[in-house]
Amino acid sequence: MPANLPAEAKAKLAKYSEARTIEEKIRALEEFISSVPKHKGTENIMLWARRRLAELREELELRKRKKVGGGGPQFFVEKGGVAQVVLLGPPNVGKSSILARLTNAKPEISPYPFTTKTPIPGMLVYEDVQIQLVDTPPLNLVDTDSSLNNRVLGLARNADAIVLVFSVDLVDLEDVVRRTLDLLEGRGIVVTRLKGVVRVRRSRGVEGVKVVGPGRLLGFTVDDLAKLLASYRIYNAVVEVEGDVTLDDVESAIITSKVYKPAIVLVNKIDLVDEPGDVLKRLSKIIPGDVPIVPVSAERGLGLETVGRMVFEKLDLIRVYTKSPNKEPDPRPLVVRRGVTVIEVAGMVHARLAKNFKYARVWGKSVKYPGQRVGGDHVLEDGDIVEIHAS
Ligand SMILES: Nc1nc2c(ncn2[C@@H]2O[C@H](COP(=O)(O)OP(=O)(O)O)[C@@H](O)[C@H]2O)c(=O)[nH]1
Ligand SMILES: [Mg+2]
Repeated sequence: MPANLPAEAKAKLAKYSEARTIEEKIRALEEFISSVPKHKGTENIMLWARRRLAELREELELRKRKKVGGGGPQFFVEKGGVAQVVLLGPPNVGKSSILARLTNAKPEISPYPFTTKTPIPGMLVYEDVQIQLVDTPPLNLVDTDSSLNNRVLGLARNADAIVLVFSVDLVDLEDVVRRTLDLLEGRGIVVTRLKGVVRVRRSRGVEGVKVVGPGRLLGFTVDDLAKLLASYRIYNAVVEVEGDVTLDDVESAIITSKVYKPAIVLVNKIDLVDEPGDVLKRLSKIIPGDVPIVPVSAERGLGLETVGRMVFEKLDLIRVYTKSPNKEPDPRPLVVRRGVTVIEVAGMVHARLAKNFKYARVWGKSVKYPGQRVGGDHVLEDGDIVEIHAS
């Protein structure tokens, strides 16, 4: 999205990102919109700005209602378990039925659309971890800027992963899937890992612009980057990069803050068809390759046993069991991000263990033989047992 914005518009955008209150943000965004020249090159950013404005107005409205005490439906769900995963999809596909099957929650289920009006959490137990699953009101694929969509997608943005639910009996299923993915993408929620990820954090703690992370800058220098940021009135910032990143990616990140959400797709009501193979094949052409597609039936309880493992794997989390010498491992795992090292785990147990770390013994997938001695930078795998030795 290279927007080629005039300086005035950039300044307004800077004002928007510096704004502290919702009212200030709304005002700045309105000013921004009226300062952007309308042509093909600014279409995307205008689309983003209008949506963001609608979301902010929505949020303001909601807060006002809460203040007067009446309170609209409560939309925020406190996170629980090792991760919060949101069930998303059009009406009547069986989202609530799936929540009821997979968790202890008892949502209302009915053949009528829009039965679910507020998000409902439940706990999905996968082996020895609990994952919070949140049922939501349906996405509106016709009036995509509806206020309910704003709230549901707000939930999705805040969650750790999403489970998209469709059903085989949907008329024009492929079109529904396509429109759902478009809706997410339009709100900056991407379900396929971005090739380059950029996060721009303003920070008074740093002098100038600092680039961190394992990524590469493609075709531009840190100087070019500093110039671009300065045109948005960002002078002190940490720019995190992962993968290959272009200057356009940076500009998009400043403006729209895209987020990657790990996702899986459930195709429900599989009991209604004899041979789902054909439907699944067609869907796999539309749905990005790294998003698993799972045929299920909430009614018959088919296919659902794999959902816990799939979600857990998609979250890029692993379980690590710590143990003391000559003792049994702690049965409660530490749930940590994939790629974690032994020294990091030591630090999580106790700062002293990391500081005085000597070596560790590891049992599990990351080592060649049980009880292998490893150093602090050894990368752990799901299910590993770690015994840390410190002085
Ligand atoms: N045949 C069939 N019907 C289902 C299945 N799952 C849900 N339903 C029905 O679909 C309708 C909508 O279910 P609900 O869970 O309320 O969908 P939601 O609107 O997505 O939350 C209800 O009548 C359910 O009984 C399924 O796996 N197979
Ligand atoms: Mg429902």
